Amino acid sequence: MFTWEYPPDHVGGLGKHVCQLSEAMAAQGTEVHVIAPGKQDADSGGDGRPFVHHITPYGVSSPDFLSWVLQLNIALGERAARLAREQGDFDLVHAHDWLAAFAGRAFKHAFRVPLVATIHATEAGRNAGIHNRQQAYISDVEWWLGYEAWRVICCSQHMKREVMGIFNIPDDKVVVVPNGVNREEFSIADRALSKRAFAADDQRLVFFIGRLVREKGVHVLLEATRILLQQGDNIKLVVAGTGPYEEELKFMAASLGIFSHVYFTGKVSDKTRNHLYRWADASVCPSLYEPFGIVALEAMAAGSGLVASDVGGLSEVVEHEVTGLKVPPGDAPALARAISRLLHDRRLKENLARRGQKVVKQDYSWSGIAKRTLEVYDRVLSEYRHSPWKAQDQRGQRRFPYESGAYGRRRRVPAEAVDDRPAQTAGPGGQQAGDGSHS
Ligand code: NHF
Repeated sequence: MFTWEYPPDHVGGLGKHVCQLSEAMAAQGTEVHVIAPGKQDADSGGDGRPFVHHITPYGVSSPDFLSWVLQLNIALGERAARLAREQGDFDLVHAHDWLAAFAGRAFKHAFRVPLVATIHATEAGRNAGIHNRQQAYISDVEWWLGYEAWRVICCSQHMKREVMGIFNIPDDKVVVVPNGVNREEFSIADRALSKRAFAADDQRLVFFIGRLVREKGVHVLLEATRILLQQGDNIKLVVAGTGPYEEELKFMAASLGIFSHVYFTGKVSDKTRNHLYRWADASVCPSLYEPFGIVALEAMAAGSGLVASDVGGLSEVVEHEVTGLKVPPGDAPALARAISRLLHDRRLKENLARRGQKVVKQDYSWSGIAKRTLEVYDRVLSEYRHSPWKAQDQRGQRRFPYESGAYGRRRRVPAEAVDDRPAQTAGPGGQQAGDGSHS
């Protein structure tokens, strides 16, 4: 697996996803190697654990983010090539998002193994459209990753529709496998921590955790906080996390006159996060765009009363009035009303929390999700084994002994017929060819 982030150096849900998915797959007996940027140089793994190979993207300064991503991909590919040389053949390569597309595509063609891609989010979705050349470039790379992949995995039906709509990927090429949550992680506590470090005794606590980017909708939550304070609720909003939007949010809190009621904690430890979920009278996911929303699962796993935007994957994860309260995205008065219900109706909060915990246990265990992902791999590998694309290596020689006919009649494909050209001709919106099964 190629990823641009992996704990502890992760910014968002993608890093968490790769970590927990690879751990659950390895625990089920699959040999998983993850290549990711990171500081530790020791490679770990084996005995039911994934091998995590941390690399340092080249020490050459990069003029901008896009150049950094390209450098990262070359470094990821370099490590993977070494691994393939040292460890032998890999069956399949899996790339997460456009940030690992180049390494994934290079590995696929260099070693002639099928590529599976997970598209966690799209540039057009994140920015509510494509507005400049950088966004257009990223969107092109996303299209290209979808084109090159044998199967595309998305974490929600919403994302499946988005990916099919934007990139013109056929329905049978996209599989939905949701994210999961490790419930046990949410029971770890630290007795030394006290709610007083975050809010006064007479204050109710409203909690947000996530990346501070506009699409997470924290500005809407600030507006809702002002409404709640105006109507007399003595609340403290705790905003945990960091991100490029942080300064603007602080400025906005000051402009709204609510700064003393908002605590921007920065990054918090897992133990602190768990306590905050428990102390919170309401945990809020006010996103404007959310492909899945792992934080909603976390809030449920922690037994918190959840208020979430009725958007993207959150609409599928949260059942209104059953496991949480849903509100229209961007609607501060509606958000304030929903939070207020949790502040004033303890019974409602407890019921939502109890049912939420039950649902995450039933439907969102990582072991179940790893199993579903491995089923995708199995299907891809079985199609690949029967495909002309695999039948020959780059020199036109048969690569696998059983190609000689032991597994039934196979059409011999001359080397010239195997299309190795880079998939640049069609461009975004063009026909999705992929490889064997979708050409
Ligand atoms: O949970 C992991 C994460 C999602 O909604 C999240 C997102 C990026 O924006 O799949 O990927």
